[in-house]
Amino acid sequence: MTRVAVLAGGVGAARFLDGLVRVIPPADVTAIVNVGDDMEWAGLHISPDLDTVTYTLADLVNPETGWGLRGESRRTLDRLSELGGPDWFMIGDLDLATHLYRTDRLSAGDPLSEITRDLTARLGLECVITPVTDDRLRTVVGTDQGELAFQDYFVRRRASDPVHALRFDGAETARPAPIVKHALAEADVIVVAPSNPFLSIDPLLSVRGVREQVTSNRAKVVAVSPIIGGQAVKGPAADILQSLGHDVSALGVARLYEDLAKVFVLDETDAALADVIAAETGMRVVVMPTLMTDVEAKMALARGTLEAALDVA
Ligand code: FO1
Repeated sequence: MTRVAVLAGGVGAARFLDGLVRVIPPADVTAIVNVGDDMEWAGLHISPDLDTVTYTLADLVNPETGWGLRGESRRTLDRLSELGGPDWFMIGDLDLATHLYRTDRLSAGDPLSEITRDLTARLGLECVITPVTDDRLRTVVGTDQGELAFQDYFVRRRASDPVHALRFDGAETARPAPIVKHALAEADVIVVAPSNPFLSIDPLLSVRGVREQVTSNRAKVVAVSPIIGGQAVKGPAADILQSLGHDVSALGVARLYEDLAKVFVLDETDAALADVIAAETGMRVVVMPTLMTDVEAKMALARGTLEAALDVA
């Protein structure tokens, strides 16, 4: 048995997890999910990364976008818009049920990790999905327009503002959710999923004790590059590498991860970077196809990533 803990952000991480649960028993997988993207919308608590992971693993996700539900309607949103309510964040009619359920239980005092556990069970998922913390954590993006809340930056302004700084409001006091420490300690392999290093992985690591627990277990940590050929597969990771002054490449990402991971998974497109990454970071670099175009590709990446990690461990 190989127990795997995955540090997961949004769409890329969800796709990686979808492959992973098909190559090892889902019950051996624990997804530790970012909540820095969470927001209050029309009085409801939205947890985008938790929903993207859960919907993807339950095969309910909209495959085009990687978030929200497949076949979704938007009658409520359209009516809300007619009333002058918030309409820049696309909440579908059935997705709304998730937010109503979550908000109702949070208002009753239930921790987000318990709500997530129950939603996961209700969807028949055997893998474990937990928020990294049950406490408040919000990514704040420093731009030329000043500080923006994450979804304002990411959705309302379409990630068009150059990012000059990031901070994670609440990180000083946010404690890991109940099973996070145990999952990281018991894991045979910890995977840093192909997520945005700044917007998904850093907020996760900012929760008290999490970065330390990962770095002190570096020998069992493998990171998958979210950058292929100098481009992000999805989202603004390349732009942020640029605006924060990093090398806009898998090498730039490897430098961010050298203290965290012993193994770095690099796409074949970037094979020429393998030696310089290994020389500079001391990581063991393994080259394989990392673009998750279909189920087989997701499974192959998951399998290759575990093999790469276990070879070293
Ligand atoms: N992303 C968008 O680009 N536009 C949206 O309108 C949008 C709505 C949305 C609703 C629910 C949800 O769970 C996610 C949603 N996302 C939307 C994606 C979300 O902003 C990002 O996926 C994460 O915050 C970053 O990974």
